[in-house]
Amino acid sequence: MGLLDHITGHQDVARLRSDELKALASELREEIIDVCAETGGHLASSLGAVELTVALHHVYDTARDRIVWDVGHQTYGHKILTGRRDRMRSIRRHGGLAGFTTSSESEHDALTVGHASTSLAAAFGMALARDARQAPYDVAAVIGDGALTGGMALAALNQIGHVKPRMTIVLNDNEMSISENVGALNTFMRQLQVQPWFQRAEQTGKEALSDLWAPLAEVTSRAKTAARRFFDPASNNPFMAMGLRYVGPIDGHDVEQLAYYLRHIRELDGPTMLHIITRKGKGYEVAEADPITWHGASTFDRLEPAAAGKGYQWSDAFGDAACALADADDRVWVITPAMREGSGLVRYSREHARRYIDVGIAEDVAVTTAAGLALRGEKPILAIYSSFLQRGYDQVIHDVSLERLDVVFAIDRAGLVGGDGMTHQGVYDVSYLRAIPNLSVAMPRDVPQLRGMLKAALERGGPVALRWPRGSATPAPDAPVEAWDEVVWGTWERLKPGDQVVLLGFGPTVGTALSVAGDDPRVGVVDARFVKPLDVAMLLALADAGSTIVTIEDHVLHGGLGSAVVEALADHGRAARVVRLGIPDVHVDHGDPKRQQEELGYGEEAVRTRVAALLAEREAVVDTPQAASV
Ligand code: HTL
Ligand code: MG
Repeated sequence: MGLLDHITGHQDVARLRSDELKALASELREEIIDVCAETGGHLASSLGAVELTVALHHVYDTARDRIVWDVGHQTYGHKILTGRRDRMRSIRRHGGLAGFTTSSESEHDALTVGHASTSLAAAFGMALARDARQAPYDVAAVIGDGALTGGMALAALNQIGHVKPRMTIVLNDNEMSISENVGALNTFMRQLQVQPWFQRAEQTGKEALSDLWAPLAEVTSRAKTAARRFFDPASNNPFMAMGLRYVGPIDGHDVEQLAYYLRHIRELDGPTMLHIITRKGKGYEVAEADPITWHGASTFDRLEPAAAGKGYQWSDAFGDAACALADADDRVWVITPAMREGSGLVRYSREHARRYIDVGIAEDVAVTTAAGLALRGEKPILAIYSSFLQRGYDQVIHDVSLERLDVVFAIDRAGLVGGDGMTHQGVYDVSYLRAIPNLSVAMPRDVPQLRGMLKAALERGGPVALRWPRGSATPAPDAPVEAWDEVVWGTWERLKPGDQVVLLGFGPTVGTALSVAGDDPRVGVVDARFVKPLDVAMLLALADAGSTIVTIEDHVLHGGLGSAVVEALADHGRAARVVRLGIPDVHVDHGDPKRQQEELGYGEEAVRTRVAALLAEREAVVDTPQAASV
């Protein structure tokens, strides 16, 4: 191809003329579509940021300057321009590039990220560090309109506008989070786009900016601001009110204009927000038409693109059950922090629009909103990904558990998540939730049990955390809602007899346990579906029968099911042989979860090998009396 082949670093982008910048942008766009067709990934966001990416690399030297991308999912173009072009087809796969910016991957990635709303605080800190050392580099943050709904981002603005370090904030506004963006700020940003003054500012770009930045304009600008405020309600601009200089909105697909503004804003003292309007999926018809589906794409055929069908997911099973429960009880609500599609709530949001709320990317707000509803007698279900509930941890303790409120946490993406990798792994929630008084923690092994647990949780009251994995439901039911299991709270289920080695599964690992046990009479299987409260009676019975107990969990070993089992046995004075299988003390990268589970020692083959060894160990102990006394 053309220009892209000759880009080796910042200097090559810096010297391009404006027609070449445009050409580079279209090459980059084509390359991103090609890559995503082969690998899947965050297509729509990366396409929307193509011109911005080119303009940023034209102006900034990312080996020296710090560009902090929020979430980092829109950075395919950035990766291609910073020496990773030849590895793009490995993105999100085992051993390949990460789907987000990752500082260990490249010096051009200022921050390891994946969760939203961190860019402003991180960039603020970097700007403080730079100024403390009088270092010669620039700091810019790029944040989406969705990420700006997060409390962290807003609280960081509050600091930035107060301390006023020199930095650029690019607000990349495409009117979309994963689904439609929500909130009052979003409404305000829509008003900005239609205000005549701002439209004029866009047309007369250079003139408008010279008004805004020049120190000379301090006085005139103050007068103008006052006049504008008088004629134009939208110029009560909250960003300006928070102490930022505000420029925009401008067309975020006009690379020349972007480069112009970025170059000039870089010279200004204090913090400046450049508000750009972009289109999610820009330049690829299907993605522009349906940016929700193409936010995170599976692999597709470029010429005949069709979104891959996913089959019936655990999230769908939850969404259908939530619909049925809300039909039956008008106190049931569902809250989502910006994850309507991912949490299986599209149908629910339509059928129960009045008892559905998307609070934006604000997990902390989601938890405490649930607390407020519960305090007034409603029955909120908070649908949340395991990894994102980390953002609401204090609220679970402080706002829900202290009051023993009737809040159900419906935790999705529990376990290894695949391509999203280490920022999104849902492998800590059992540990961090098990520590909290009053809270039950359970995991269904199949769809009827999910329904039964959800129903029992609402009937029983009190805070409950139910969790299920990413992916296809087991088994995929024929009808949306049929069987609902009766679940006796805090009980495990013995699924297969056998008392030499007993495998304790939790959610999907029950399936692993059953297939490893096969019909071997020596190997028993228990569905340890409640990790809190534990079924202590059954556990002690296993210990007293002299069984070797093997816990299998798609979760970190520290504080998980295995820990709970060992603690309970110790507390009850039992010295059973316990083997804990799960994730050791490491962050698990992106990759195929099945393969990772084998490598980490709790995939089906790994467990089979381990169980064979344990059976052999027991036989050896029985055969040699000496060994038995060890
Ligand atoms: N909650 C938190 C704390 N972090 C993340 N990343 C999510 C939820 C999930 N999430 C994304 S991307 C995204 C969400 C909600 C939308 C971001 O919207 P924004 O950018 O306007 O900032 P855009 O997609 O380009 O429009 C991922 O997990 C990748
Ligand atoms: Mg957006």
